[in-house]
Amino acid sequence: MAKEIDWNFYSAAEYPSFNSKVWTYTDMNPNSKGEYAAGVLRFKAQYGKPVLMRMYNALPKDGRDTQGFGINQCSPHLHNAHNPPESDGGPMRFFDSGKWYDYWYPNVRAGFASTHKNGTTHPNGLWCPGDWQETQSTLWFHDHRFDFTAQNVYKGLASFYTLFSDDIKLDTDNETTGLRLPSGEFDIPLLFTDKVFDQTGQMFYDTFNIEGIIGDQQTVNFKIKPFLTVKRRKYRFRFLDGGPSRFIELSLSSTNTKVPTTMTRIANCGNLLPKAQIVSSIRLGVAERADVIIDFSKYNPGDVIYLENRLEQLNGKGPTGNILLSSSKTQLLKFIVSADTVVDNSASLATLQTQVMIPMPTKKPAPKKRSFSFDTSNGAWTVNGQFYNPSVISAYPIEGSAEEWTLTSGGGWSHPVHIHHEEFQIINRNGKAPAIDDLSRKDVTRIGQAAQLTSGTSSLTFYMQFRDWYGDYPMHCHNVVHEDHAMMIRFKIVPPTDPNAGK
Ligand SMILES: [Cu+2]
Repeated sequence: MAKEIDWNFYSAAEYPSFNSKVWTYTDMNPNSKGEYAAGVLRFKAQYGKPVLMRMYNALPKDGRDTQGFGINQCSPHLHNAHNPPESDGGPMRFFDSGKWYDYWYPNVRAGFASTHKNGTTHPNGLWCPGDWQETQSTLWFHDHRFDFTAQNVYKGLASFYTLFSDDIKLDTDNETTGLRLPSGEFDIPLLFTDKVFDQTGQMFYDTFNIEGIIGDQQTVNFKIKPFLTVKRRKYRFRFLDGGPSRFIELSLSSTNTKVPTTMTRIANCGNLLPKAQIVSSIRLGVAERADVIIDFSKYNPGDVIYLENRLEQLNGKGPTGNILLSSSKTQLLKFIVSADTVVDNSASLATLQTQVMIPMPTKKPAPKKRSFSFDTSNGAWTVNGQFYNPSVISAYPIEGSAEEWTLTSGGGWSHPVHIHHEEFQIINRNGKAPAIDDLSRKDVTRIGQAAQLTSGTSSLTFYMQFRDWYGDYPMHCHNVVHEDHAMMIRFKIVPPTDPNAGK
């Protein structure tokens, strides 16, 4: 359910009374201490096992009872899922406090009812419905109530949904099977979000700022500068930039200078890469994810490693592209290496770098081409010169077809653009072939100022299919402040017989 609770972002030992009202997704029942968990609720779902999620809206009944921001209506969107539109959690499908809505998550791979009706067989001989190369891993869900997405997500309505592919023995939640990725307690999602606090510890949100909210604190799983005691073995972390407006660049620093501070990147936007890659930092726009493996076995007991964000961003416009010096200000999360010895059955880093995880799906002809310009007008945000209008459908792709879309951006702004329902494959960025950030199927991509390194992206072209369901889905900027003011369009997937087909 979506519920208001009191939450302390600080260490309760240091600041026992610094509670803020947050809105969070939580179980219907509290834990044995009578407490509701905040922020890090995690669904573990599996391909082949559908989920029915009943979301009860337990937000305050009185719409004025919001501490000045947020609206007590919600539309939980399962970000990057391949779902029917009525279960997508779209901007117009919100419901009131005191009501509930049932969401049907079939947990199926794209193509199951269209391009791959007979299913596909993984090279290991295991069969699954749909295209196995569309298998996903790290999804999340967050509120999507139109005009109020930024306020409601900032208030806390964001959580994880991790999808396991044990049906074809890929990402199995068991490190002795499939790809043997670190599992169980060694598989940890991390949500990075910005917050501003007033002097009493209440979260503050400036509703007059429509460029984007940059916090004075960057939180990790709803805590300010938390620590995690780690065992000397490999861990999987699932990084998620939860915004509302900050781009981040994550890297490690350590008190033990003899160990290289690299990470093994295994997934972009929740999709396993063709092959794992060693990286020294990872840039993410709002809503982008990266799964990494960090090996703590090379450290000594007592070593401290910091996860840092060193990307400079001064306002909602986007990052400057400057990389800051490592300091206490850039530290987000502290790992403390314990003396515990523990079994590690997960695959070696060398194996992960050589074995193929998920190759890119084959592209079919995409004769239909469209262009979308992400721009600014009268101090707010437009797509092709228009503000979001809930009664307008901007494109009618035909079900089962493929199209090529080009996104353009100018004016020195950055936009993390997200498309619901299907993932795209980036063909070129400023006319150049994709680099590591673009090497997987994607559902969010950064365009504009400092999209990659210090360089901007004025033009990005990708390939995308529209499969399996008819209905409407949005494309929008995921700087959720831009989204609300009003950088969003909707497209509608239609049968070839529809009078608007292909328009
Ligand atoms: Cu934007």
